[in-house]
Amino acid sequence: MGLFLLDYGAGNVQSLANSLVSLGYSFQWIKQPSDFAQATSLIFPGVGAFETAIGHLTARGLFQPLKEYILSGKPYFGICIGMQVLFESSAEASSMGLGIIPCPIQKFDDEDKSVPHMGWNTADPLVSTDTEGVDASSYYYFVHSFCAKYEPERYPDAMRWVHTTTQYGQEVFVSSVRRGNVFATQFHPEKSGKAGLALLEEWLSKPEAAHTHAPSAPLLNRTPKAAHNLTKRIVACMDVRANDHGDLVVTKGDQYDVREKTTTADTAGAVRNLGKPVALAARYYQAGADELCLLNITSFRHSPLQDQPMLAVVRAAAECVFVPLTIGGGIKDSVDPDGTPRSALEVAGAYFRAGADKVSIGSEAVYAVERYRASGAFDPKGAIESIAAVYGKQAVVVSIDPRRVYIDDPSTYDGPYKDELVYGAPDSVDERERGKAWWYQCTVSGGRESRPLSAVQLAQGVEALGAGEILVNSIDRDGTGRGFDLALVNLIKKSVKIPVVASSGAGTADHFVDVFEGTPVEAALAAGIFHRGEVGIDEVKQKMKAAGINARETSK
Ligand code: 1PR
Repeated sequence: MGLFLLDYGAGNVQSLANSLVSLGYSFQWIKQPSDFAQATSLIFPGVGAFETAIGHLTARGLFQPLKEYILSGKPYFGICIGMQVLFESSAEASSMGLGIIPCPIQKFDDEDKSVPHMGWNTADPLVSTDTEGVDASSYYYFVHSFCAKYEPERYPDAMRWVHTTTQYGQEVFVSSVRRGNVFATQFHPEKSGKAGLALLEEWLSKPEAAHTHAPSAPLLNRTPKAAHNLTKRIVACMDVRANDHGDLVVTKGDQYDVREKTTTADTAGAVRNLGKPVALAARYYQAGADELCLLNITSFRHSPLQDQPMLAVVRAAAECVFVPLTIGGGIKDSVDPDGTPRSALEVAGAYFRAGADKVSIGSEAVYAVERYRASGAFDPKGAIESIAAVYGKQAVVVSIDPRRVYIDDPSTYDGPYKDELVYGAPDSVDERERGKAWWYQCTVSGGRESRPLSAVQLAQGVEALGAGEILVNSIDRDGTGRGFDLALVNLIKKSVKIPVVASSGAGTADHFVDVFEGTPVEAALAAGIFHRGEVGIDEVKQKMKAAGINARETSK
């Protein structure tokens, strides 16, 4: 008897498990249909794709027992897909939902905004009393392409379930529901920092009999405001590799060269060591980073899943970090030392089970787009396609490592990247830019090899294959402190609909203001300035707020 978690076997449920442990709660897993009888309260932390979730529940005989559990009146807390399954159906899938809330889940309109809706947004309760721990002034982490739109006139019965609404672009959707024993959120409390943990604690600490939520919500008019509250995200990135003694360290390169350039005999040529990955991750979470990214930067050499030290790093980091965690490096088909082949999907699955929320694919994405452009065919076993199908596209980030290729005389250039050329300002302080043009060439293996593919072609290709977000690095700017490459970020941003993270070159807090004012990018990532303590995350957010850019409070 007690608290149970439902793991349908294809989502990252480890994040929620870690949150409960950090709050001091113990729990058991629902493994088979008969376990529902033991549960006195249940959390369903569904992450991933609706179709996969329903498919797994059905295949394991859990679909009907879940419905019976919810209808029995015992406390239920659904998260993300765990909320969406309560509805009738989803535009994402042909399978039907539990049908408890009588309206469909629909797709966001991507005409005026990026989809998925990814990041920190507010949740506004319809009634100000008994808010179930939802703080209207806090931000919560959302990541989804589908939602229940708030339509009180069209679906009055369903909208009586609504507890909070949220605005994305000009659409208002249901961000949490409650009725009787049911409470469910579209956002992820387990990834929403202190505000999310407080909400979880509120639900967990209630005695069973107190889980009788308001019977029916008022049908209010929620006309969209001029702008939504989604914040711009600040991502702290840790490039991880083994140093010359075999220890995993956070390192940082200049234009991807991570070795010390000092002439002192004992340090010259050594891999720069800026700290331990888990300790730095914990520090950045406490400092208010909106997301963390761990990149295994030497995975192209050798990265068997068996005995993969990054798994332990992710596991330990996920135990103390309650904001989204992306892991990159080596997400591709591989072979273990004993000869066992491992698909990219298996590798990603191991990282999700360790506590990662997203995986980032680098080199393999370049090869996949090359194959896709040559054949025009999707490969269901491809890394992007297969991971997106099981875990949802929002869990698949593609990290691109482009390098500028300068054209001395743009007026005579008639090459394949003509339409993507960026022209240098005649008065540019950078003499390589003056009077020149350039395009952005994709590289693999940490910039070691250039490929016949442009960054725009890669971005459009991975979007078509099912990636949910693009991380745009720049080999030219990496570690230089000269600011983000705004031309590159704008070029990628206008080529795709999915969210984009700008990376490489941050040297001051003002550079973040520059990238958010100069491009419509959703997030900005930095490494060196945070590792060396030159600029704090708090300072970045203060600058953003002073410039009128929406940022999440670092204290919440
Ligand atoms: O190809 O799928 O195994 O993934 C490898 C991953 O490792 C890719 O995401 C690739 O970008 C990354 N990577 C490979 N080599 C390096 C290197 O530095 N030698 N790091 C590397 C890439 C870029 C950012 C960096 C920003 C911000 N580093 O991660 O953190 O440029 O830095 P800054 O703020 O200090 O300027 P695969």
